[in-house]
Amino acid sequence: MIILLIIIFSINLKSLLAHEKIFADSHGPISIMGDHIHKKNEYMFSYRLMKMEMKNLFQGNNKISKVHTMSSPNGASNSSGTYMNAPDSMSMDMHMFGAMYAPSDYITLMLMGSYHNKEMTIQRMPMAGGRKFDVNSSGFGDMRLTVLSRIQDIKKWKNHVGLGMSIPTGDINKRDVTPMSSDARLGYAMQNGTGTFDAFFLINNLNEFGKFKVGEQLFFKLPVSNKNDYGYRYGKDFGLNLWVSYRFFQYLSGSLKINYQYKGEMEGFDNEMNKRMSPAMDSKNQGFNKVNLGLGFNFVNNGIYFKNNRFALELLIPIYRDYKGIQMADSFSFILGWQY
Ligand SMILES: [Cu+2]
Repeated sequence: MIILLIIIFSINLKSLLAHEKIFADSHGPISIMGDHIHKKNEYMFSYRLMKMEMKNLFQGNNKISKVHTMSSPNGASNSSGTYMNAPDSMSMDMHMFGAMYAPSDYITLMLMGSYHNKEMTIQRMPMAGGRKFDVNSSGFGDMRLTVLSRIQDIKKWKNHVGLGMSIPTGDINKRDVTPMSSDARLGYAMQNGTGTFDAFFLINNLNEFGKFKVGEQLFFKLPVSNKNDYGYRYGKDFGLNLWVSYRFFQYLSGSLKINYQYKGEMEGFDNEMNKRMSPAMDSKNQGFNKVNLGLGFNFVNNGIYFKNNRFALELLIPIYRDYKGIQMADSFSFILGWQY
């Protein structure tokens, strides 16, 4: 970590020689990946911390109680058996590392990796004592390689497309101690990757109107390999982001974003996860439609020290959600970002 900081500082010193002015709003809201491209030989490093808290259980678009959850039919026993546990809460820290490099004005390469820290609190059914217990997992997630290709790049109107692949470097065999077992495979949400190669496509557009910018990004991802080693694959992802940003000063801009997210149903299931145990281990509880509102700030430093360093913050608030089956819902999340 210290070595990394020293490297960053020494790169900073070199950049003192450059004197091109940089605008805060030349990057989109921090939650959006691949929102910009670079000019030939430019490179960028980024770090993002995403914190997510999940508290409530949802069925469709209704909030339901843990008691209701534990009296709901599980996916294993033809609508007769119910769940033994219900998730109480979950928190997730995701550290995301990114690097971008443009070998030409037309092509920008982007590599992203992540490290996850997750904790889930689970409540047992009253017959089993009704006590709560925690499970934890941590580790690296899937790596993403993206090739962004410029279509148009004029001051008032920029757009590009991206094509990428998610590589299954994330572990899908995260285990922990539970009251039922000393070494149980944890539920889907506690795993760190998809276990499949997933291809994705994005298209990004940006228009400038004075101090306002209006951006749109469409994202589509689907697994291209067969079911993973444990017998399942996640559904397709579709995302649409619309945002408006306003530049208060050269170095500070604010943004308002609406994000629609769709996730398809899961195919197959992990045989080692007992569907009777918890909704989090039942493959029928996968897939959703969500709309989030994002409030963000971008800051860029043009001063002598930390020149070209960007800091950004975005708060994501759910405004509509419709879950398939019973799932835990995010109450809020925020993303802190640093880019150089
Ligand atoms: Cu970049």
